[in-house]
Amino acid sequence: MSETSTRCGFVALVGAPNVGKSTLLNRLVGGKVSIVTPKVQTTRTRIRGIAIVDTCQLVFVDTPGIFSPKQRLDRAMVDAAWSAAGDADATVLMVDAAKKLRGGTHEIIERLRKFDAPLLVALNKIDQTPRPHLLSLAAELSERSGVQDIFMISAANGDGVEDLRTHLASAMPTGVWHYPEDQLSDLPMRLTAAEISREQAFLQLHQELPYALTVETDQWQPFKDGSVRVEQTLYVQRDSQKAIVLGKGGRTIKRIRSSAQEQLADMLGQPVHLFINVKVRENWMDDPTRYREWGLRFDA
Ligand SMILES: Nc1nc2c(ncn2[C@@H]2O[C@H](COP(=O)(O)OP(=O)(O)OP(=O)(O)O)[C@@H](O)[C@H]2O)c(=O)[nH]1
Ligand SMILES: [Mg+2]
Repeated sequence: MSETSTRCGFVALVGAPNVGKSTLLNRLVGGKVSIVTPKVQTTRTRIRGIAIVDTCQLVFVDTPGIFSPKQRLDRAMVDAAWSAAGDADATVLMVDAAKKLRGGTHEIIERLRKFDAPLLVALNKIDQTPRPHLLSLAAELSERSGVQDIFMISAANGDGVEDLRTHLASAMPTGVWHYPEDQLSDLPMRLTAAEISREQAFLQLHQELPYALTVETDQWQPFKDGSVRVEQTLYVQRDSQKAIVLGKGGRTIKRIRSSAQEQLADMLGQPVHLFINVKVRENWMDDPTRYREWGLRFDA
């Protein structure tokens, strides 16, 4: 196809933590690319997912939730969200319609407006939202912030998502496709594998623990029999956290490991031997190495 007959562009998905950005990314591309949990601040960096609508290739960029950052990692996460919006050809601000409009939403809209790209608002979780509340939210957004393109969607069941996707495709600039036609994501497999283990850790651990840990893939060794050996380190900040992650007789880490292994094998379509080593590294959040691989700015 010649350059002028195709279109290609980047769409940033931004919003507060837990509004459903990663769920929407997966829905838009039709496969699991970004991890999803019921906990806030699950996504820690930009995760790209790719979809095709007719002659248009859309590169959706899932981002960490925007919140008031306290520590270095929080700052790097929020910075990644804003920079994705700054680079985008269109931005979708997602709002959890099942809740009251969060303080700061209008300020975020104002700041997003300063970028040239068109801004759309997606009111998500309409499957959980009474109609009158949905309409009053839409009215408040259009009256106070002058937002015109408001979509009502459920990322979870797909309602309204196709409409949004088609609308976004029509807003993309002409240009050559950035990725091969069948590609769903550009995250290297070792990072995807680390995310899958982190997702299980988020699901199976509670309170401050999910936020005190990170996972990295150290070794990726394919075997002739078609299986792959994956070695990972799960870093925590304190001995007491390590004890909880391991659990009595190693039960907790065993559960995390076996669910992650199953998911990874499913995703790869090949047998996986997953090993997770739990290490205490008090200052992992202040180590630049932990940021580089994930494309996060250490000094954000
Ligand atoms: N009922 C309902 N739940 C949803 C919908 N979309 C997402 N969720 C749920 O909301 C929770 C958060 O979803 P995520 O996709 O992880 O949200 P996020 O915005 O990526 O969150 P962070 O990465 O933490 O910023 C999960 O439990 C999802 O299953 C929806 O349309 N309806
Ligand atoms: Mg997310």
